[in-house]
Formats: sequence, structure tokens, C-alpha cells
Amino acid sequence: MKIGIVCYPTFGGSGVMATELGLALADKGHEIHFITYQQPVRLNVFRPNIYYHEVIVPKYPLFDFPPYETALASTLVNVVNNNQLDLLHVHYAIPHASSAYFARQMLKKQGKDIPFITTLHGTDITLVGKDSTYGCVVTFSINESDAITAVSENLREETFKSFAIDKEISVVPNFVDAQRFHLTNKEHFKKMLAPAGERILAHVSNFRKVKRVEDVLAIFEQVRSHMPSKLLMIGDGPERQNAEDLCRKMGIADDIRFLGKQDQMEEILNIADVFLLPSQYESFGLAALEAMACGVPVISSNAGGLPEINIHNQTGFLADVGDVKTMAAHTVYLLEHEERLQQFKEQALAHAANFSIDKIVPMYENLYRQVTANR
Ligand code: GMT
Repeated sequence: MKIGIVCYPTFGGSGVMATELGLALADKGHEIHFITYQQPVRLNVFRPNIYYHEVIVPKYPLFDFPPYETALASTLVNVVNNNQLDLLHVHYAIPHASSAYFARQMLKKQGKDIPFITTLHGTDITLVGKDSTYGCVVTFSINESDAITAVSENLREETFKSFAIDKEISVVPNFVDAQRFHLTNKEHFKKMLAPAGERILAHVSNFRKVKRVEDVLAIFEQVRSHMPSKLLMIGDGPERQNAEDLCRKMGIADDIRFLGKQDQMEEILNIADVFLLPSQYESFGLAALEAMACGVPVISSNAGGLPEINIHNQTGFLADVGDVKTMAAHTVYLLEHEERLQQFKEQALAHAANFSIDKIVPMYENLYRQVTANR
């Protein structure tokens, strides 16, 4: 099939997932067209059946707010026409679903019936989408989608709770590429960061408030008082500076490395003993799944879809949002006993296999067949 994928091209989970999906579909022989304002970060490989179309938003002195949504809708029409696409798959409702709706209506006028699928990722529903400024457009464009998917049961329920959706929403969980994220020995690398054999804790996020980065530091402070340990903070975002200032104030800065945005996540995850994700909310928690695929147990909050990914007392531990004391106690429990840690590592690896490309990508392909049938 010829599929147009629209996403945010940044390090956020929705863009990462959309790119991984496009790569996996291309590997299966589909022709994939990414349509976005910048080359997606994980689109760093060459495949003959992958195309990238940049959405150009012309500047004009009148535009305090250049109309990206209009430029995207126009580009979608052009890309569909020039490449005879069969369908559009948009990731993150705002503004991608409304642009796809607009494009579909324009194409209808030209005698073409091109379906679009909207995949809901989380903050498009639970945070930004709920804002009354966007609410009615989000509701309308989700309802107008030819198929709707959510990345977890929890997000599906949240969507029905927050919006008047009159269509079915299928749950298609995120997946992880096991060829890339798997257990490998990185002892030499580990020795460089933890020369005295300290335990390594890791956190990956976009450092937004919802990630509760301060809780990551509080957990680490408590773990560090029990055993020699190091913390790797990976990613960047609005809360990073606060976090750096805070760990200096807490007197724990020498044991923490802020690594910024990283492309080779699988290398870094492979030296971690435990992954921390104490978020206020996660529709899914792709970063936790990628850690588990590298055999790293997860200490997380029990918010949103996290209990669907991180199984309590099996792949790691869950605790209430903000309960850093329990999260720290669980981390120490895991790390103080080598055999126990190994067992959790194996269990994390085994559970991650339930989210493999070959299990999840066919779910999208089925949906593509359904929406294009009888058109
Ligand atoms: O976590 C973020 O702030 C980024 C956000 C995004 O849209 O890129 O991530 C959301 O989508 C990911 C991929 O489906 C999920 O794994 C994240 O849990 C979800 N984030 C939230 O719900 C806060």
C-alpha cells in the first residue's frame, strides 16, 4: 500500500512511534510517505520505499501565527495526488486530524476518496486536547476519522470520558524494534560511568512537568543513601534547568549525568540497572518499554496506561504518583540483590516481547485493509 504518515518529527513518543511504524511498514514492502515540517528524528536510514515531504509554511509579515494546519492540509492533497496514496495515517490529533479531514474533503471534490486513520497518543487527549480552545475541533476531527486507534486501554477510556466520541476506538499498543532494542553487553561503557561498580539508574523524557523529574531526583537521593549509585538523565525540555539546579542544591550532582537528547538510546539503556518513570500521567510510556526491551526493570507510577506496560512485581514496580518513598524502597529492593535483579531483568525482557513489531504492525495493516476496502 501507499501510506502517508503525519507526525511530530521530534523526540516525543508519538513521533518516534510513527517513524518506527513507517520504517517497519517499509520493511514489509509498503511505500511510506512522511509528511511533516522537519525530518523525523528516527528517520536516519535510507530505504528506497521511504519518502519525506517537508511541509513549508511561508512567512508573511501579517502572520503572527503562520498557518501550519492549512499548509499541512494543502501538502497532504499534493502528496496524495502526486503519489497516488491509498490512505493517510495521522499521529497525534492536534492539528493532524483536522488537517487530514480538510485534505480528505478537498480530495473528495476532486473525485478521490482517501481515508484517514487517527492514532491518539496521550497529551493530545489528556492535556492539550481537553483545553476548551481545541475541544470541539478535536472531537469533530476524531469523529470524522475513518478509524481511530489509541495506544492503550487507558487512553481509549480517557478519550471516551473527555470527548463525545460516537465511533469505536481500537487499541493498538506501541511496539519496540527488538533488532535495535535488545540486551547487549556494554560492560566497558558501564565501567566508564560507574568505575567503582555503582548501580546505574536511568530516566528518559522530554523533561516536561508531567514527567515529575523532581521525583526522579528524590528517588535517586534515597537510593544513593543506601548504595553507591549513579543517575543518568537523558533528554531535554523545560524542566531540565530546574532539575540541574535542584540536584546541586541537594548535594547529589556529582553522581548525576545530564546527557541531553541522544540518538543511541539502546546503547545507554544497556548499561542501566533500573529505569525510573514516576510520571503524573503516561498514556503508554514508550520509554519504559524500550528500557524493558533492553532488559531493564522499571520503577514507575501507576498512572494512565503504565500498569498495562509495567507489571507490578514482575517487570518492575508501580506506586502512586508522588510516592517517592515507596518508589525508592522498590528500587533498593531490586538493586540490593543480584539474583533478584537478574530475575526482574528476564521478566522485563519477556514482557517486552509482547510488544514486538511482528505482533503490533499487522494490527495496523488490518486496519488499513478495512478502511480502504470497498472504496
Ligand atoms: O510524553 C510526552 O510528553 C510525549 C508524548 C508525545 O505525544 O509524543 O508522548 C505520548 O505518546 C507516547 C507514544 O504513544 C506515549 O508513550 C506517552 O506515554 C505519551 N505521553 C503522555 O501521555 C504524557
